Amino acid sequence: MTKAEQLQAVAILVPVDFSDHAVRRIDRTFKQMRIERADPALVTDEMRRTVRGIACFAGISAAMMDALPNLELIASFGVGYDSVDVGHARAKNIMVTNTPDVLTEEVADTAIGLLINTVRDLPRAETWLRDGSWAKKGNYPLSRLTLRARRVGIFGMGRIGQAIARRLEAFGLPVAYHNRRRIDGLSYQYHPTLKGLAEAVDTLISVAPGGASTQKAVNAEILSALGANGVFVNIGRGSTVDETALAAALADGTIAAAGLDVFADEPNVPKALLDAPNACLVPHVGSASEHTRRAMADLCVDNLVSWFTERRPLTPVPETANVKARG
Ligand code: NAP
Ligand code: 8YV
Repeated sequence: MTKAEQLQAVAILVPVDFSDHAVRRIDRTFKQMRIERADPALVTDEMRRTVRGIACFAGISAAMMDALPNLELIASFGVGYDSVDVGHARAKNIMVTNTPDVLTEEVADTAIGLLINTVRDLPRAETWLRDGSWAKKGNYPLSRLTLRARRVGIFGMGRIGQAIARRLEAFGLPVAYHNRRRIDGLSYQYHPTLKGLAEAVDTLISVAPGGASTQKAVNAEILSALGANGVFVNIGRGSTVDETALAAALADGTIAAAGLDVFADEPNVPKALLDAPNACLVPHVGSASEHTRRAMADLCVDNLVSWFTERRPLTPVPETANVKARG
């Protein structure tokens, strides 16, 4: 049997909500099985017997893994994998892969766009033009905020954080950061605590992963430390922010403005944030161009192909990097 024929026999489970490009490639290469959503209650006997891989946007629970005893690989679409129970995967010898690097520059571009829209109020200025206010009422009011003279702190100075920092250097803005560990050879000022970073800057960009260690890390204390001229941008995960505290800080002037791409309970956005005139809100579009989503889809499927031909992943998440292929 050729390698291609062998792959045709490998059953890959794909939830309905998935990348069209990845679905077409998986269909050509593997035995694709579709499921309404990654819910163990929907797993059929045939899936239970045959499925060896899952390709998915997000959200694979321990129960879903347990429902598929022959599961070897979860190919997650996206670099963040906080909604996959990687501890359970490792314990069950299941490999998890993600899609780092191919989206880094796109997400950094989006972060900068969101920052400028937030500070210079461009979405409302466009509405002013489109609704005829420019012709009827005159010039759009001057923006209260500016990027000039800002000091920027990055919470989560990883691949995307560093791509954002490189862009900010070109804007002439000083950059500092907070990670759990200082990065050797990186010249930006390091702060061992998030509070220390927030006190030192007036613009905080969060690009930290979700998960227990960052849960509601950006809280009332951090927002207060950022201060009344403060701008908060979140392009990482909504779970890293106490949204109630953020809405209160926007309403009472604890900070000046926020730009948010991610939310704790997507696609539901708290009314208090929707109502905040000093918040610029976009629906998790950080990587959402056709170009970048196609590259992510290719890497997701390439991981499946590599695992089931070479028996090794291309981009394993660190938690399962030591998982070995069975047989
Ligand atoms: P990465 O290279 O792994 O960077 C993550 C950084 O966060 C690391 O430098 C890490 O440093 C730091 N970090 C992790 N846990 C931390 C903690 N508890 N406290 C402080 N710092 C912590 O990942 P990336 O490729 O840059 O992606 C970052 C995140 O962006 C993803 O996980 C995802 O959630 C988000 N994202 C969002 C979009 C979007 O569309 N909005 C798109 C892509 C990615 P230490 O380990 O030293 O702490
Ligand atoms: C995607 C993301 O929107 O990569 C991530 O972590 O948040 C985004 O690129 C998401 O993965 C698609 O489900």
